[in-house]
Amino acid sequence: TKRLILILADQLSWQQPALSDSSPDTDTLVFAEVAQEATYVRHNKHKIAFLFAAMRKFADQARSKGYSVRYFTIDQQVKTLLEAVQTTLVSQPIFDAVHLCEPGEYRLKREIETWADQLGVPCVVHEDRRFLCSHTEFKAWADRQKTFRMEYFYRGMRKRLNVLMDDDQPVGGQWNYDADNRSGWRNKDVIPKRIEFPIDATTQTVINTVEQCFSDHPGDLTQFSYATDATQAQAHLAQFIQNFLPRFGQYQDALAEESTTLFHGLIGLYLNAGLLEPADVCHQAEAAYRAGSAPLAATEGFIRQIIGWREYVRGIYWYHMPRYATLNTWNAARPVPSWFWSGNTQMRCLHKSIQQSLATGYAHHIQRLMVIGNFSLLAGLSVSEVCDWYLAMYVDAYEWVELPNTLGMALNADDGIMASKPYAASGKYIAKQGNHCQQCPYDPKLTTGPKACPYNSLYWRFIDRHLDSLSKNPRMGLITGQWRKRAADERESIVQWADQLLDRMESL
Ligand code: FAD
Ligand code: DLZ
Ligand code: SF4
Repeated sequence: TKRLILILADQLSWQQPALSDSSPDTDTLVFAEVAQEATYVRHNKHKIAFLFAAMRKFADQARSKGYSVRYFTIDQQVKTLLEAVQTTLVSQPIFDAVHLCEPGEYRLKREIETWADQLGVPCVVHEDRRFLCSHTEFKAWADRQKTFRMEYFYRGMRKRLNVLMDDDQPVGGQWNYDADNRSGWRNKDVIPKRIEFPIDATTQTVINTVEQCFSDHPGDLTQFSYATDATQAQAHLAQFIQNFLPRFGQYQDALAEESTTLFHGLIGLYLNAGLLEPADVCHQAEAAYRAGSAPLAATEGFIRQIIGWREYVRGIYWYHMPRYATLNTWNAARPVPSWFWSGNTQMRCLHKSIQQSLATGYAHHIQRLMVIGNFSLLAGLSVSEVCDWYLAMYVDAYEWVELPNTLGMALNADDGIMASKPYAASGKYIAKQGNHCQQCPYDPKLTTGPKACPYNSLYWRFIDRHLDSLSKNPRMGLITGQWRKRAADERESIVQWADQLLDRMESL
C-alpha cells in the first residue's frame, strides 16, 4: 500500500511512529508550513524559525534517504494542514491512506478526527511513542490515585524504566535529592559559554522569510543560535552534560542578572520537536554520574525533570482535557498588562525575564514559575490570556506541556490537580534566589509605600482575598494564621496599597 505520511513540525524524529516502519519505496512524506499553525497565537519568531529550519533540514534528510517529499513552504500560501494533505492527494491520486503521529494539542487532535470524512481515504493516527509513559499507562496510574502527586508518578517511572536504580533500590538510597540542590545566585561561579551554531543557508533563508511573514511577532532573530538538526542538538547536549550538568541542581532555582540560562539544559525545544529523545538524554546523564563526572543530586534532579515532570504534565493534560482548559480556581480575569509584550516595567526581575523571553524565546523554569507566573497569580491576571502568552512566547511551547505548567502549576487554577498549594511567594523569595533586587528601584524588604516591592503587598492581598479557601489547606495554615494575627488596620492598609498598584499596573 502507498501511504501519505504527514509530519507535523514537532515530530521530526525517525523514531516517531508514523515513520518508524515507513519505506521510501512506497511512502511519501508531507511537511507543511501553514498560517493556521503559525498564527493561532503570536508565536515568538525564534519558535517559528527553529521549527521551519528544522523541518526543512529533516525533509532534506528524508530526500537523501530516498523518500519522495512534498514540502509546502509558508510563502506557497497553503493555509491549513488539511489543505496541504488534500492538495497532495488531488495532485497524486495514488495513496491508500494518510498516516500521522498524534498531535500534541487537543485542538488539532479534534480537528484531525474529522479528516477521514473530508479526504475520502482512511486517516490513521498513531500513538506518539516518543513519550515514555503511554496514555494507557498514565490512565492506569491516575485512576488509582486520590491526588495526582508527581513524586509518586516519578518513582514508578524510575522503577519501570530502570533509570538511576541499583536493582530495585534508588541509587544512593533516596528517590529525591533536592535538599542538596537549589542555592541562590551570588555571582561566584563562572558560567561556561554555550556552543553556538553557525547559521547555515537553510536557516538563513528561513530567518529572512520569518522576518517578512511574521514581522509583528515577538523575537529578535539577530540573536538566533539554536540547533536546527539532530546532530547539532546532540553536540549541544554533550556540552551540557560535560560542562553544565554538574551544577544543574545547585543553580536550578537561581535567578541571575548575568545570565539568561545559568546551568539549565536548554533542551526542551529539541525534546519537544523530536531532535532529542528523552530516554537517550537520561541515559547520557546517568552515564555521566556513573563515570563520576556529575554528582548524584544534580543528575537525579535533571532526570526527574524529564521522566518525572515532563511525562507527568503530558499525562495530566490528556487525562483532563478538554475540561482542564476551562478551569479558573481563583476567578482570575484581569487583562495582562501591555509590558508583557515589551518588557517595559521597572520591576527588575520581571523586566529581565520578560525581555529575554521576548528576545530569545527562552526563560528558565524559575523565571517562568516564580517571576512571571507568580506575578500573574498574585495580580489575578486572566488565566486564558496568560496561557496564550506562554504558548506564544517560548520555543518549547506546545499546549500539552504549556497548559498544565501555566494553568496548573503557576496559576494554581486547576482546582488542585497538580499542586497541593499555590506557588505564591513574596519578593523575599526572589531576593533570596538571586541578585535582581540590587538593580531594582523597589525594595524587597518593604511592603507598602512607593519603594515597596509590588510582590509583597500583592502576595498578602492574594492571601487575604482567598483567606477562607486557603485556610482549609493544611499546607497554607502557617501563612493564613500569620495574616489573621496581624492588626486589622495593618491588613487593610496592605490590601489597599495592593489594590492601587493593580489600578496602575501599566506603570509599575
Ligand atoms: P531544564 O531546566 O534544563 O530541564 C530539563 C528538561 O526537563 C526540560 O527541557 C524539559 O523537557 C523537562 N522539564 C523540566 N521541568 C518541566 C516541567 N515542569 N514540565 C515539563 N517538562 C519539564 N516546558 C516546555 O517544554 N514547554 C512549555 O511550554 C513550558 N511552559 C512552562 C510554563 C510555565 C508557567 C512553567 C512554570 C514551566 C513551563 N515549562 C515548559 C517547564 C520548564 O520551565 C521548561 O521545560 C524548561 O524551562 C525548559 O528549559 P530547559 O530545557 O533549559 O530545562
Ligand atoms: C507551533 C507550530 C508552528 C509555529 N508552525 C507549524 C507549521 O507550520 N506546521 C506544522 O505542522 N506545525 C506547526 N507548529 C506545531 C503545531 O502548531 C502543533 O503545536 C503541533 O504539531 C502539535 O503537536
Ligand atoms: Fe523583583 Fe521586587 Fe526584587 Fe524588584 S524588589 S527585583 S520587583 S522581587
